[in-house]
Amino acid sequence: SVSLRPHPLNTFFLCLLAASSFANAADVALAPAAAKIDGNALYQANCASCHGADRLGINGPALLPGNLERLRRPDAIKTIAEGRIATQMPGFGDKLSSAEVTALTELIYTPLATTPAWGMREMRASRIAHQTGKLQDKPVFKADPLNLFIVVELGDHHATILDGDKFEPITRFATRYALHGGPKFSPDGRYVYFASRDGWVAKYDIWNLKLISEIRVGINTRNLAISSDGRYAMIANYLPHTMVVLDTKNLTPLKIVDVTDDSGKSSRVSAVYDAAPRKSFIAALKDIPEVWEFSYDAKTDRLNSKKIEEPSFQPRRLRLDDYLDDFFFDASYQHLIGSSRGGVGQVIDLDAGKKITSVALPGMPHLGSGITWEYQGKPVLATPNLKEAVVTIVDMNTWQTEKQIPTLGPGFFMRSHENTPYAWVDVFNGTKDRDVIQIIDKQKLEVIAQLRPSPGKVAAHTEFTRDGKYALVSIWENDGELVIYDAKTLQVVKRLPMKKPSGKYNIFNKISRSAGTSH
Ligand code: DHE
Repeated sequence: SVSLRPHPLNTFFLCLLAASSFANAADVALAPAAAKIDGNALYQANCASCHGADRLGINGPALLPGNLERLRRPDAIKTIAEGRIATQMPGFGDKLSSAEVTALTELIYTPLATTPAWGMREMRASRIAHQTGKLQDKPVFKADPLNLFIVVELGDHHATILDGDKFEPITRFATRYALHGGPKFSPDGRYVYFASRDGWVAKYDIWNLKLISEIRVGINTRNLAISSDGRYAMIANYLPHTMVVLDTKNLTPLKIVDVTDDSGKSSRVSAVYDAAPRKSFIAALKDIPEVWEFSYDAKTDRLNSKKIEEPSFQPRRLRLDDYLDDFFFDASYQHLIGSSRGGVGQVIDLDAGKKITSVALPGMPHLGSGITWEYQGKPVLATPNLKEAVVTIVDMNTWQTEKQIPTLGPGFFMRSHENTPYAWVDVFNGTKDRDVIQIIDKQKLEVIAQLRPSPGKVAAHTEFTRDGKYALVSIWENDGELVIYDAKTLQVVKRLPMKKPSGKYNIFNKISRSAGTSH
């Protein structure tokens, strides 16, 4: 999904040390004594060994305002005082006074005096090769290697590989702190790549159940994309204002792209995606009204089928009239549908390099969670809305709104599959009914059923099995679960305990680019 701006309604976001909602800089009055305490000295004595003397993170996460965006100060104070269950974070409440805890909190929400460098040198120094020898070229397990799910468990920073036929875990392993966004796969489904909020990229061999290598490519990272030929990873950063190209073979950095406009103004990168039909990566920028395209199509001598020139990763810059906050591509990747800050959608023809029309997109549509299907012989785009209780259906031939389907509340994730008549949407951003999943009939364009997988507990993020017969829903609790439904009868067939399973990703649906899921 692509949600490029915080949505304050959501009070369920996970974060650094405790589950919480967005940070609000003004929401804690500092104890007067805190002002006299040397927060930096306290930090160096108590925190630096895990979080780094420079606050950029070591074993513990980075403690910088940008990385802490989703953690409210009261939760930070609580975590410093009490520690955090299931992590190495101890409580300091018996060692530090409450004024000292407050001073530390104040410090970690203060920006660094200078933007820290994270260039080739830092990246190369961070790289860890966990496996160097040759591993076998077939799975070490019997399950269908394409009908596996990778389940990201944010509760204790682990991932589970789940057999998608038997719904039995094959393995479970520790990940970096706070993975975010969809993990991405190599074209054959053998390798999965994860990105963490703190800039760590990891390559994991699913067939051998082994972590291969890791590298830190930024300090505050948005997401990563893998080229459709499997050779390159491209990463979008918030800090520093860069994009990074990695060779996927061993995660070595190939290029750092500085993201600046003609006047030298730099920008955070909202997100980057692989546009397989175009053999390019496409990135939208947060602070500059531009979309950048990077071709990864190496020039080849077709007669000798030899590569004659590596891609340069020079951006093709599409200058727009407005910023893009959230966006979606059509199946051909010729069109990008973006929502601008004023709530008007724009359709950009990536070939022509310009906007071709506007779309009415009231509220805050979550285009990144959009999915498509055929409705009355034409392709439609369906998107939940982060602010309004509605799912918007847009005709992708005319770019007119086909229908606004009323829902119980604003949703976050929407999913379907080619083999099911239904689309599933949650009420994740609602103020009530957050335990409900609503089922939309893709031809009637109306809600036909409501499920409460675990009454009273937030339900979110559906993903289908390879054949579309079963749907897996997350219960967003530290002691949460995956609830597996028969997608036809809408009956629960199994429950699997999981630690806040934020998302689950079916390898086949991802690598075959199923229209019902994110890519
Ligand atoms: Fe996400 C995907 C942006 C907050 C859980 N989210 C994405 C992607 C982007 C994005 C750009 C697509 C990446 C990809 O797959 O390559 N997310 C944003 C935001 O801008 C926002 C609103 C604020 C922020 O803090 O960055 C945001 N996201 C959250 C959360 O708070 C969630 C609920 C919990 C968390 O992990 O922090 C969250 N985002 C997710 C998940 C996906 C995701 C589970 C993958 C969805 C998928 O199925 O592909």
